[in-house]
Amino acid sequence: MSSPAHPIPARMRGLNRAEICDQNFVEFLAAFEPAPRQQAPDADAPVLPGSALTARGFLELFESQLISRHLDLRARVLRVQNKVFYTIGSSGHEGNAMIARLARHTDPAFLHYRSGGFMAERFRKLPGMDPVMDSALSFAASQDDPASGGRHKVWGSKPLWVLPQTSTIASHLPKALGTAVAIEQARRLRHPSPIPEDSIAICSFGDASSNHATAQTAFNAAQWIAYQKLPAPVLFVCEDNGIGISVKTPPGWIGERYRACRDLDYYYADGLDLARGYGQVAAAVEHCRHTRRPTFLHLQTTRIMGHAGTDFEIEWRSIEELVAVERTDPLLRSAAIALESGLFTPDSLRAHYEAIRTRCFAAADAADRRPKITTLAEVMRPLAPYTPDAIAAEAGRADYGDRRMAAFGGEDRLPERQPPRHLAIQINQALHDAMAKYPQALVFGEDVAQKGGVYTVTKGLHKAFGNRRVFNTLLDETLILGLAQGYANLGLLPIPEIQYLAYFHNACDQLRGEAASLQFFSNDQFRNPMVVRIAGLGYQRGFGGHFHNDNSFAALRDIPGLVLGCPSRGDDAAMMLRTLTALAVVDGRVSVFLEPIALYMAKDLHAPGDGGWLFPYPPPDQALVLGEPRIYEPDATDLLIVSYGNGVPMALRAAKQLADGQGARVRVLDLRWLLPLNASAIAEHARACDRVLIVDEGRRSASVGEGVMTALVEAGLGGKPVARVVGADTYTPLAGAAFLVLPSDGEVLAAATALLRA
Ligand SMILES: Cc1ncc(C[n+]2csc(CCOP(=O)(O)OP(=O)(O)O)c2C)c(N)n1
Ligand SMILES: [Mg+2]
Repeated sequence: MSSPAHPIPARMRGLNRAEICDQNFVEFLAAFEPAPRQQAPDADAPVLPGSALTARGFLELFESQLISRHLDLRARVLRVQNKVFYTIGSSGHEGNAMIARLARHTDPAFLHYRSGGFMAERFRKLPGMDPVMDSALSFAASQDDPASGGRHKVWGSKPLWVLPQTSTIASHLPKALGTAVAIEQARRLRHPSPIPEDSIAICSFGDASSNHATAQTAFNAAQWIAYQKLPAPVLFVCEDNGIGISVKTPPGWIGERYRACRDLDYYYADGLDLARGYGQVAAAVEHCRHTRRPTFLHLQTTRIMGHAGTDFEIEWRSIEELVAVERTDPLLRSAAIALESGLFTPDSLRAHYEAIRTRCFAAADAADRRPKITTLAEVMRPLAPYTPDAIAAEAGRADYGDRRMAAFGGEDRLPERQPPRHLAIQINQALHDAMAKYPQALVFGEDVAQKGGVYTVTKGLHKAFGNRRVFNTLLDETLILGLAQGYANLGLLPIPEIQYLAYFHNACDQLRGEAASLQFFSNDQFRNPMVVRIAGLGYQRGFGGHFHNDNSFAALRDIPGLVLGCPSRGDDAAMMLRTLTALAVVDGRVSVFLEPIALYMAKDLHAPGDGGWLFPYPPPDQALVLGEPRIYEPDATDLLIVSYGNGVPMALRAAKQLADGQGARVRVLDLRWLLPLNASAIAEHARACDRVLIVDEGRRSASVGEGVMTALVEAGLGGKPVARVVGADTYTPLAGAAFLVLPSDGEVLAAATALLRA
């Protein structure tokens, strides 16, 4: 706080704090009174006596800080001219450049949005890269932006192993931990890793963000792993500027909260002073790399120039407080080091400062002239790559006979030689096949290992493929999906299980905001392919209540780029899993396989004991085309029933009764793929039939039936008699009452009968 003895000069009371911080630097140089000058240190000597930082190191770090600062200042100026589209800056956080310097460019980094200093410094690690121009292209949303192709202002670089992050604070911590775990897993599996085996994962975030549940998930899981003496080489970097937008972090909170955490090793570093902080950061990085333990680096920073360009702090904070914060500007401290050490004079430093400003503005002007994204096709190009021929070839590739034989225990035990089986068994067999086919595939989740899952769907996998490839996780869905992203980042093929659909929802952002968006925001440079198995939907007789019978998957249906499959029978499930793993391996896609629990054990279709829902296991060279529905009675034209999951056997039962009772001929279309929805197949079959009934066990609002209805109307088929039997907009109650809220055989038959009379 300013005391009356230090009145705040008029020029420091202005609205434009960026201009004031800029001027502060210049005035600081002008006012600097040098001590009697010693000789500037040699390049390899400490920049100041006692510092772990050499003069050469300081000069480069300081330049990285200045580049970052001028990128911020330039963004503020050019935003108003519509030449730059992002003003969340790094000012006050430029000390994070030390972490980049002390780590390697092959240490995967998941960065806080205030990472301008880090990036400028990391760019030095590879020859021929230009932090100023690359950042300028990103700020300008140019199609030539090497990070995202103009889709988002993100810190990202493929060659520098900086995976672009979304704006959702803390959402990157679980995948950073996952990547750290994957580094170790790849080594144990002898999987050819794209990075050295002693790499660490770096993950930075703000002080306010550290409180988020998603951050706590990652800290807790890292501790859970280290507690068992297992490696988790992740460096969590908390950049503590004491505030989150306008909410202050209680003074001392970060230190007190994390200093004495079991199995999360705390280090403090002064991020405002390169000479002092460098050795402190070095200690944390080295500790993490050598002990392979989760490490929490508390990096002191400050926030200069507000949260973003739109944040006029002066409107909600006292001028005294603002000025006091601005006095902690780390660039003033770096300038002092530069002058005190004799590496610069005020004049030479001023010239250096201005030269970097000129360079940043020139880059911004050049970036402004580069092309922007101008078509929707270009916006969407990296969202959902799909190469059907390559997928078909990969899905049907069956050249892993020896490994298959070992997995199933010999020729006679191959699943296609067994009698027809039900869904749970066939998924289990298909998972054995996937694990045999892809040595990089991993199955993990709650209870999936020795127990084989709540419904025994993963039974035997642990025995067949061992601990390293089939394992239980801790009970945290956010973490399970974070791990999946981490494994995928290192080229493994994660097949995580979410135990129940209801429990996916608490972790939804890990798919919606993170996994499914990576290809989009990185312009398809990074991919995190995975096949997420989720057991769900209603009609269970053994285990009642909403949470084991959740029938709402609307949260998955609109995730851009996601593939959502839902089998109703075992042979389809096996073939769909082949297609999904091929989509992951070839096109890097993220998919969800929604398994209807109530059909896991279903064996009969029309009458008890008829075995009508048992099917032979398809040989390993058979797969499905993405989007292709299964059609029953393809020549029938009286009525089309469109359904999926539990609705399919219901529809088939109704079809038989209608055929037996009134001679009506009913075609049944099992969608199998709920996203993307195959609107043209729906239209084609609807056009061929006189009437359409949609049987949708999801909720009336926002379930896939709405999509089917839209497909019909948009195909000009809205004039046909169409009806929908659909779940009610309610949670599912316990016991028999559950069946009141879901479509029933009786309702399907009644609706079909009514349509046939229409
Ligand atoms: C999950 C989520 N909630 C809210 C926001 C909006 N938001 C963006 S930054 C921010 C404050 C973050 O503060 P801190 O973590 O201390 O980082 P700082 O900006 O201070 O560096 C908030 C609330 C967000 N991006 N993500
Ligand atoms: Mg903060």
